[in-house]
Amino acid sequence: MTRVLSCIQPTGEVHLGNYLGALRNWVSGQDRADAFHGIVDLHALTVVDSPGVIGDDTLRLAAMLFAVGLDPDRATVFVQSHVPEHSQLSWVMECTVSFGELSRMTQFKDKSARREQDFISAGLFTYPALQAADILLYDAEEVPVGDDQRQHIEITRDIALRFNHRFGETFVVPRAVTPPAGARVMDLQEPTSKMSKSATTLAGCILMTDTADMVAKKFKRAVTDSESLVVYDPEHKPGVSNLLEILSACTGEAPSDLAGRYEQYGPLKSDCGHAVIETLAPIQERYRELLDDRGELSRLLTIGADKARRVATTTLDRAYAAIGLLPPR
Ligand code: ATP
Ligand code: LTN
Repeated sequence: MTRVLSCIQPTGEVHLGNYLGALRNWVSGQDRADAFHGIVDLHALTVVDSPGVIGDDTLRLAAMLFAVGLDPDRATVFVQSHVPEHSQLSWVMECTVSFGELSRMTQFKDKSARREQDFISAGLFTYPALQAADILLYDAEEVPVGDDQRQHIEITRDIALRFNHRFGETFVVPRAVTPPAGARVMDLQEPTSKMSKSATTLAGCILMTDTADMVAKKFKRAVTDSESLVVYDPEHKPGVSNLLEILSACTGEAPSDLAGRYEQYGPLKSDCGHAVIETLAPIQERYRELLDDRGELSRLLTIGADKARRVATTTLDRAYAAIGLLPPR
């Protein structure tokens, strides 16, 4: 059975880009593959430094992952810091990647530029080494992610190949899997930037917990252009094309087929809003129920951590043995 792994950071709230670009694929993956999904709280530490915040966000994110349809009986959902092997293998990864390779990561360039006068931790720079550890620990063959993560999966492949070359076959070399529609959901106000919860305003970002009213309003105010021609052309008409992609991701019809049905932007925006509201409603209901039972949530996460650790310890032992570190006894 194919081993699939992907992770998400507990930083703020989950948005439609996360859902259409990644989470939806995680849910379909659990039916045909052996799926592992981590809430990567140690990654969040690269940008969060207030006490108590990451833990709360972790619990809310766990509720959202189960609400979108991850089934604890089929998928292994765990918290990264509950599996210490991530930090241990991360150091090995740091020693297998070069400074030059890390310097080329666009996520580092973007995030460090956005932090301007803020503290820029060394962790923000070495982050892809921890991400490589997340993936390689589980012998993952497929990593379902949005387009923005492709570069991190590429560097993971390079690290795996280099390690295998130096120390002998140890790691499975993974590949990124991105969905046909929704791989890069753009900000509704700034359709040339990806939808992101770290944007300056949330007017262009649909949160999974937004009310129907808020969703409809955000779509109504979405930036399009001064023409009123509905065509799918991401390069020249990013705003309209983004709406068509979102509608396509919700309905399963191709964006260019959908474009043929509209003559004006207004009806497209309102249909898009409706489709998203319908997609979100059942998820929001389950999310509220799950959050009311925190004891049950932490029980499910303990089961996930136990399952994850069984796999992670075996891989870490294999990597240490391949290097030839002196065994403790
Ligand atoms: P930030 O908002 O801080 O940029 P993020 O929204 O990218 O963070 P992550 O935890 O980094 O959140 O990403 C979780 C998953 O969601 C990743 O697989 C990522 O590729 C996917 N993803 C994030 N934003 C988008 C987007 N706009 N469109 C499609 N997929 C996305
Ligand atoms: N870097 C990713 C989150 C992430 C991840 C992973 C994704 C951490 N570890 C392992 C896939 C596999 C992000 O910022 N979205």
